[in-house]
Amino acid sequence: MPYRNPEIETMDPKDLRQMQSEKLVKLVKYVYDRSPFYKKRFDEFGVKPEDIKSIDDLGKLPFTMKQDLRDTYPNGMFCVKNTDVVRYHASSGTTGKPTVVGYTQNDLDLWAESLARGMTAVGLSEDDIIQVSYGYGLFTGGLGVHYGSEKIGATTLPASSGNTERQITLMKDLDVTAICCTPSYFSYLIEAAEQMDCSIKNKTKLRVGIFGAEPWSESLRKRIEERSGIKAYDVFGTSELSGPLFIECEMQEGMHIWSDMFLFEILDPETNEPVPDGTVGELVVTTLMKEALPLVRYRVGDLASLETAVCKCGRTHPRLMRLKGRSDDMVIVRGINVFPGQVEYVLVKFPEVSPHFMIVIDREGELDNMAVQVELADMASDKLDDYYKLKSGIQHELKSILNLHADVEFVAPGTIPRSEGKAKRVIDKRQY
Ligand code: ADP
Ligand code: K
Ligand code: ZN
Repeated sequence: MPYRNPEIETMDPKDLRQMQSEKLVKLVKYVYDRSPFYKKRFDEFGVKPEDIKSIDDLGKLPFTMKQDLRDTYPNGMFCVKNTDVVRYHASSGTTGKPTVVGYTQNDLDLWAESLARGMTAVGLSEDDIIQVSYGYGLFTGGLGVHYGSEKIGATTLPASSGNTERQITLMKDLDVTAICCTPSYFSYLIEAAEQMDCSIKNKTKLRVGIFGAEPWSESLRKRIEERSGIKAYDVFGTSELSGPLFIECEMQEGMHIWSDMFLFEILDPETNEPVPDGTVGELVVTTLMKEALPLVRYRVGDLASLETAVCKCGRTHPRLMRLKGRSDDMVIVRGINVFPGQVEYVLVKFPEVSPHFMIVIDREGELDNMAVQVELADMASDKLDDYYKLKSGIQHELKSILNLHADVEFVAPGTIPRSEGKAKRVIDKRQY
């Protein structure tokens, strides 16, 4: 079984921890000296860089939240000059204000290296042709995987998302051997290919899929593998950490997170204390090598568990097990993060509708569909023409904020359930 970097990937866990310890001490000083945000956060929390002498002091450090990135928009948390940033990516935030992430050249190399290790671990190499069907652009998926693929010397097909027939035609004509996209899009590709009489299983060379950006299940993995004849692997990442980063190895028993680059904690959300291996808790990540936007104890918002036992593949780095959901109210539709607050932000711009709404997510065939049910305000016109204009107006605004089509359905005033506590804004009918 090939390793990309055998020395690091199979390093004794004790040595890895020592390495993390040294990097953590340096990181704390780095962010304190360079980021006004972190200086203030540490000062307010009453912790000085000198207080962090080793990894055992990790619990003394304050958390970083997604909200901090929004509050310091666009780049108030960055630790390097604008001109040292060689690339930006951005994702939408709850209010419609995006969060911006940035990378130095070293950050980009490290990101690609993380993926390159994972791609190697699933048996990909310079002999492969990799179709990247994540969106290219501000979303980190497309370009992230693209550079990982180039790093291992594979032939890269930057298909991006959409245009399904062409995706299938190219997959077949160019003898593509691996694909990276959301698991739901791949499920859709399987169906679409069958309809084109180009079964992925029988008429293409595809043998590996790397699927992520949204939750999926073991049963979906089985179904994908049976129907397409490929091996399907999970990949995890978030734009704040760089983008897609960690892939499973051939054992398919969790995604290897690289301890020389990242320090993962799984905490009990109530007590903020670490939970044992195999117990689900909130994922908290410290970046050990990032330069432009390093993060200290970043609360990713995902619920997950870790396995630290050495993997059957020989890699000593811990494994992140299949994600168990979110600790906040974010939902993921076609791989895209949606916060109910974004929908509210759009709706309040339209006086013809009331602020009561419900997001309904369903799966038609293999693809997610999102609808927004909204109540018409009493003053709304009853002319059909106005009604269609309003509908398409809201849909247009939603699309530009969410980067996703959502169907707007008007319902009669008073029909969306009111709640006395936290409003329930999402009905998720999908099965995983
Ligand atoms: P990306 O979608 O490129 O991974 P984003 O920052 O847009 O990055 O979204 C990150 C979020 O997507 C994660 O915090 C998590 O909730 C979800 N996510 C990403 N990969 C997975 C995965 N393999 N399984 C479950 N959820 C995932
Ligand atoms: K996502
Ligand atoms: Zn492994």
